Amino acid sequence: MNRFLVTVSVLLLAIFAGQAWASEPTPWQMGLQPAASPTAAMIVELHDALLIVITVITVFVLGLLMYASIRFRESRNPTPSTTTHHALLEIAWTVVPVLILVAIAIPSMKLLYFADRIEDGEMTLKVVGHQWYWEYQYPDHGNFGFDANLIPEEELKPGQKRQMDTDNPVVLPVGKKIRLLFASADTIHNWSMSSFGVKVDTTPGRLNETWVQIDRVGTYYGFCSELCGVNHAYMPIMVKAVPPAEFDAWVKKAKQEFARVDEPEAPAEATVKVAEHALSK
Ligand SMILES: [Cu+2]
Repeated sequence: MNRFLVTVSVLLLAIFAGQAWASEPTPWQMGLQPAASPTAAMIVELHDALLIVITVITVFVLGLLMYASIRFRESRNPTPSTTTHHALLEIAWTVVPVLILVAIAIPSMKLLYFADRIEDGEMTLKVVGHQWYWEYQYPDHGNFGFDANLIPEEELKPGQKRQMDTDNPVVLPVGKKIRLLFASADTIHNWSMSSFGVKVDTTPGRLNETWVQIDRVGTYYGFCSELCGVNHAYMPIMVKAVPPAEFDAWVKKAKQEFARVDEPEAPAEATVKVAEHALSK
């Protein structure tokens, strides 16, 4: 029996230790994706803490149930007690759960406001949901934009992931506070990136906001997580996080490749003039 327990523990340890370091999806993966941003790290922390709370409560309630079933079984209590109320006990089982919920609400609210928005963002990425692809705009890097489409299975090159890689990945710099804006051109989509701790609806007629600071260089994947039509499953998100210098080099190239004809970037002086004009009124 002992040897069995040891084997199981070692196996579980191996699985979970492997988990923590895996940055790519692996078969039989369990738990959350490794966090790659401060928000995601806080989400994992809260999740792990809540798992302990849930486990303790469940085990406690199960224990109480089993104790009551055995201790007060019919054969042992031919004449059952007629007690129906116990004021102190009733107050306790009302107040204690309330206290537990309040204790959970505090870190939960903290996390919610932490993820909400960033005051000192260093750049902006605008995400627009379409049926059925994502459009990305870089308003403060020359206002270029592009669409990211799923690569069809027959066009996959070696190393590309089926139903995950896109023709134009989003490139973002690591270590920078990036403001994320979300809009939609048609139905509600959801830009969901587990390792960033970002999962925000893109809603027509609304601009939603959050932020991300990517910790590590790498390629990250996500999916549309709001049922948006027949090709909902075929609009993956692929983000390449690169060092800032590499990002600047990419911007230079992307500016030419993806220059917008519909809405070219206004020259800086024109913006200042418009602002001065508005102020003088
Ligand atoms: Cu969608």
